[in-house]
Amino acid sequence: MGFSTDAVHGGQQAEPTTGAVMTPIFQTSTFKQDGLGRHRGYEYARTQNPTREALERNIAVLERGKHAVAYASGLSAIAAIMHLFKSGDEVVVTENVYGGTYRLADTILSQYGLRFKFVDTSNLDVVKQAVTENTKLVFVETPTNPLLHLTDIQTVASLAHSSGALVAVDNTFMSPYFQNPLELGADVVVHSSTKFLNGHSDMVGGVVVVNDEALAERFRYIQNSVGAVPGPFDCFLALRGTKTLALRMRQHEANARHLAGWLSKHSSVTRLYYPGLDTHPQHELAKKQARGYGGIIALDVGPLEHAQHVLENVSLFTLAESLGGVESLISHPATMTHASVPREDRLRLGISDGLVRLSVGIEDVEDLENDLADALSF
Ligand code: P1T
Repeated sequence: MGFSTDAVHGGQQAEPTTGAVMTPIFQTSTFKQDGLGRHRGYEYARTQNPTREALERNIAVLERGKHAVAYASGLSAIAAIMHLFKSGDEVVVTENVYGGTYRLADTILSQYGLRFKFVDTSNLDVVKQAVTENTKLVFVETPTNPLLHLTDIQTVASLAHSSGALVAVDNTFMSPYFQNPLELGADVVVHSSTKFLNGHSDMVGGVVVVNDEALAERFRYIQNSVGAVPGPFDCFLALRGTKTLALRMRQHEANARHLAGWLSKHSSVTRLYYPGLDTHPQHELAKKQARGYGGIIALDVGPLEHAQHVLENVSLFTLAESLGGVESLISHPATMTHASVPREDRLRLGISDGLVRLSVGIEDVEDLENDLADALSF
């Protein structure tokens, strides 16, 4: 089936008791058992919930995977991946990951003996050097948040596999509409479903997708044992969101391409990051491993005062954390999403005080352009 058909129908069936076409919100914490040790597949809502399962089946189909396991947030999904490993194990991570992923590794998981190496995974020689026989996982975010650096998933997967390490890819920025890392050799795909999958900025969630049965079992075990599960209403909202993923992603991207082209000629912009521009250093890789370039743009406008001017003079773009909703958002990575990354690391990576991130929504693009034109005049 095509992607749009799968988005609507993938893993979905009418609810067996009433025939409800849309899976209802099973707002219950527990389920009646018919006798001792006899139940209908549902015991307790941390362990199983039909609304959550409908969402998981749908996302598994969209990611071209066999199993999806949903969590309470993107970060708890990433934490579940890290829970596969034990003290002393080594994890190689893309250095320019989402700030919360960095914080989780640096301040929480490292306390339990997991060893993290943050490296530039877009440079294959660097990956080759970083991966050792102690490496159990290569965790890649591509494109990265917020600088939109790309990593060659296929090549990193074969490199990691030759050392016996797993590969996980944070696919939040592309969504399964544009990129399917499992088909490129990754073992685990992770999403913050808060973002494009849900698409309406009205819930927080996360999900991992895998093909391997044993890995799926382990993720379900972690889901139940750690207990970072999404509530049924949030699962319902995310499932309603995925049905329009194709429509939304096309519009996000059309708007972002237009704005990136226009910004590339704007005199207030000193650097522009968007994989769809042929000036992006990895534009060819973007074309090779994805079917599009997405809806996120980063631009550098020089000194902090310029960034502040832009952030405070937009009216249609809303100054807020997060991305991937139908509405356009604008943010300041250095003080918002990446505030937990030490300043010197931020500056080395390119997350300067003048860097501004746009999550381009699905509004009329002329209105978005006019809004930015006003805010960029200084
Ligand atoms: O917020 P949460 O659902 O826990 O997802 C964390 C996360 C994971 N991976 C990526 C690539 C992300 O961008 C995020 C969350 N990011 C933001 C909140 C943000 O504004 O960038």
